[in-house]
Amino acid sequence: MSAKQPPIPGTPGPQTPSLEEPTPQTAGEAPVAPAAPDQSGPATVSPTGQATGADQAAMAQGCPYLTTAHGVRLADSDHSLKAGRRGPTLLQDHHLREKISHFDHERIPERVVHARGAGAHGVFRGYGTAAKITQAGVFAKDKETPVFVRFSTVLGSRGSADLARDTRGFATKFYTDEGTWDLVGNNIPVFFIQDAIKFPDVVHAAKPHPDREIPQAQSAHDTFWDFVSLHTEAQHHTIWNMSDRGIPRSYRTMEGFGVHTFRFIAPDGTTSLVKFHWKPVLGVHSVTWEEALVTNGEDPDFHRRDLADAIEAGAFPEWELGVQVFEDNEEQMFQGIDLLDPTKLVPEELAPVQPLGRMTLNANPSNYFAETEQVAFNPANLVPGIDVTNDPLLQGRLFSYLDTQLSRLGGPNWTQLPINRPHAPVNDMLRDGMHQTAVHRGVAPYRPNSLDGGMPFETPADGRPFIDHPQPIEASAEKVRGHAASFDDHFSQARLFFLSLSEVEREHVAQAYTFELAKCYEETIRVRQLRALAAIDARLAKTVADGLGLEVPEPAEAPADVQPSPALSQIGKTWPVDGRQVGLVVGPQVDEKELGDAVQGFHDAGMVPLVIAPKGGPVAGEVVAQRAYLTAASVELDAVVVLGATPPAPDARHGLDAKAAADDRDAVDPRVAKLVQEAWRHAKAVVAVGEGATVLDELGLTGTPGVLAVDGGAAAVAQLKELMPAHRVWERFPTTGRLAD
Ligand code: HDD
Repeated sequence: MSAKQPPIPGTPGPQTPSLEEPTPQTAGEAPVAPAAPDQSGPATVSPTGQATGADQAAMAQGCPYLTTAHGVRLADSDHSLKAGRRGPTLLQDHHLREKISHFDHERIPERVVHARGAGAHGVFRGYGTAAKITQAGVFAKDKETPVFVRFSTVLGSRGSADLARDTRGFATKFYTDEGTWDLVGNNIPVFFIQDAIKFPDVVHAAKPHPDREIPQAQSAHDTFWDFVSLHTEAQHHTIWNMSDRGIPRSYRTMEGFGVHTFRFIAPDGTTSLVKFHWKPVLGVHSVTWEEALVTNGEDPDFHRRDLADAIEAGAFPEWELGVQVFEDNEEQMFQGIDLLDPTKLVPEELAPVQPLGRMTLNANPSNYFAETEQVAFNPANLVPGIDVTNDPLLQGRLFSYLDTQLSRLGGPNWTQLPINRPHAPVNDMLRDGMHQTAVHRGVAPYRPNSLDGGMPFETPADGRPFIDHPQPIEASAEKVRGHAASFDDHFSQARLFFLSLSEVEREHVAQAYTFELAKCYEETIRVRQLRALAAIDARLAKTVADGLGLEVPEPAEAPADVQPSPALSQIGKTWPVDGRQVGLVVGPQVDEKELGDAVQGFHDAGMVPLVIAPKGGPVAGEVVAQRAYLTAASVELDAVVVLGATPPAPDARHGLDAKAAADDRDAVDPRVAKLVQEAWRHAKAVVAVGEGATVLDELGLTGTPGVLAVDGGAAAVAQLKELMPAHRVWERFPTTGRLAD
C-alpha cells in the first residue's frame, strides 16, 4: 500500500472516517437522486409504437437505471477507466470487461438449416371434430392453446434474403395443457430424401460450395443438381421447389404440411394414420421469378416485414389445421401409395383434408433473439393421442433435433428458456448441466426413492400419460440396411404434380429448371437432370433442353401413367382480399375527393392502401404520402391505382429512362412508368382514375386484360374487389403453348 493516501474530501486530515458520520458532500450540497423514469405506461413498445405487452422485469429491464449484470448502478458507460485522461485503460475496469466480453459472445451458432426465420405468437382453437380419432386435448371443441410459429428458409444463412427459391419451414409449438407438441413441417408436402441418414448429404449438396462458399441461399449450382440428378428420390421435392411454391408471396399465403404420416390414438385405444395440412385462409399465393429477384434487392426482409406488419395492423394471419385420415393397416399403404415414404403425397381428391381447428397469429415477438432465435423445435415433442410411425425420415429426426440444440443453445437446459418452457407443469428429474436456472429441491433425484416421499410419481393409466403405441414389428424382421420396394418409385408423383398444374404454372416450372441448370458449369450434370425430366414429362424435358441448347437424352425411365390432382394447382380459385396491398400513385395535382374515396374504400374492404406521391409529406386533405416515387417498389404491391396524371418530377431518378423523360417532358415520370410496367408484367391489376388513363395510354397498356380506366376512387375500389380475389390476372402471363394439355 502507498504510504501517502489521498485525503478524504471534507475531513481535516489523514484519519479513518467514522461509520456513524453522514457521508460528506462537496460544498454543502445535499445528494439529489435523479428522477426515476415514469413506468406507468405500456411496458414496452415496438418500433412503430405498438405496446408489446411484455413485462419489464421478465425482460431483465426492471430497473430504470443502467446497471451491471449484477445490478450495481452505473454513472458512466461511455468512457473506460483510464490512468489519467490521456492514459492507458486499466484492467481494473470491470464494467468495460463485462460489457465487451458479453458482446463478444452475443452470437450463438446459427441453425445448420432453416437459419433465417420469422416468428409470431398466436392461439389455436380446436373444432372438436377429432374427438373420435384422437385423445389429444388440443383439438377439443373451443379449447384454446397458445402457439409460437417460426417460418424459415432452409438454405440461406441468417443474413440472407427472404425471396430465395427454396423450401420454407413452418414449425409450430403448441403449449398444450398436456405438454408441448411441436409440428415441425414445411410448405411442401414431400421431402428430398426417404431416410434420415441422407440428410447430411442433401444439405451438403445444397449448401454453398465448400471451396469458395458460393452461392448463398440458392439451389442453382452444380453440387445441388449433381446430387438430385443422381439420388432421384429427390426429384419430387425438387419439382415443387422449381414451381411457384418455391417463391411464396408471403408467409401468410403458404400452405404447411407435417409431411410424414403420424398416428392418432383414440380414447378407446384404436389408431388411425394421419397427414397434417395447414390451409391459409388467404389462399396459396406466390410471386413471379422476376419479382423475387427484385425483392431480394429492394427489401431482403420482405417476408419478415409482411408478417410483422400484418400482425401489427390487426390483419391476423390464419390457417386451418386439417388431417387426411387413413386406416392403420398392416401395410401402411393407401390406394397403392406408401404412407411411410415421405417423398409421396396423397391427393386430396382421394383423401379429403378434414379440419380440426384454426390458428390465429396475433402477436409479434418482443425480442427476436430471445424468442425467434432461441425457440427450439423437436418432432419428438408429442402429446398423448399423437404418435409417430416408422417413416425412416421421421425416425431419424427424433434424434437430430434434440442433439442439435445441445450445441446451438449451449447445453441441455434449453427447455428452461422462456420461449421453450412448457406451459404444463414439469417435474423431470433432469438435473444440473450448463445454464441450469432451476433451483431444484429434495435430495433424491432418482426413482424409486423413499427420501423424497417417492416423488415424483409415475402417471396411472387414467391420468392421461403418454403411451407409446405398441406397434407390432414384422414377425420375420432381420436387421437390415435397406428399404421397401415401393420406395423405388421416384418419378410417378413428380409427374403427377407437373400434370396437375395449369399451363402458366408449368411454364414457370420449365423456366426455373432452365435458369437453374444454366447456372451449372458441368454439362454432364445438366444432361443427367434432363434424363430425369424426361421421365417426368417429355414436353418439360424438351422445353428445358431447348433453353439450354441441348438435345433431350433418353428418359431415366418411361413416364408413368398417373391421374392429376387439381387441388395442387394454385390457379383457378378465389380468396379473400384482406391485407392485400394497393399502391395509390398520385401526381402533383391530385383530386382530394377521389383520393379520399379510394383510401377509405380500400380500408373498408380490408385492404391496405399505400399512397405513393412525388415526394414525402402531405398530399391532399388529411392524406400523407407513405411512399415517395423514389422509395416505392412495385413488388410490395398487389395492385396499382393511378390517380391523375404523373408528369416527370424534377428529381426523377438518374439513369432511369432519363432520355425518355428528357425527350418528352409531359409524359410519365420514369419511376411511375417503371412501377406500373413492372406491376403489369407481373400480372397485377392496374386501374386508372380520371387523367390517370393518360399514363396507361403512354405506356401502351390500355385495353390489355386486367387494365381498366374508371371515373372515381370508389369505382377503382369496386373494380379491384372484383379482380383481386384471383390473386393475379393470369391470362396476362405469356405462354408458349408447348406445355398445354
Ligand atoms: Fe429439419 C430444422 C423441417 C427433415 C434436422 N427442420 C428444421 C426446421 C424445420 C424443419 C421447419 C426449423 C425449425 C425452427 O424454426 O427452428 N426437417 C423439416 C421437415 C423435414 C425435415 C419438414 C422432413 C419432413 N430435419 C430433417 C431431417 C433431419 C433434420 C431428416 C436430420 C436427420 N432440421 C434438422 C436440424 C434442425 C432442423 C439440423 C436445424 C435447427 C434445428 O433443427 O433446430 O436438426
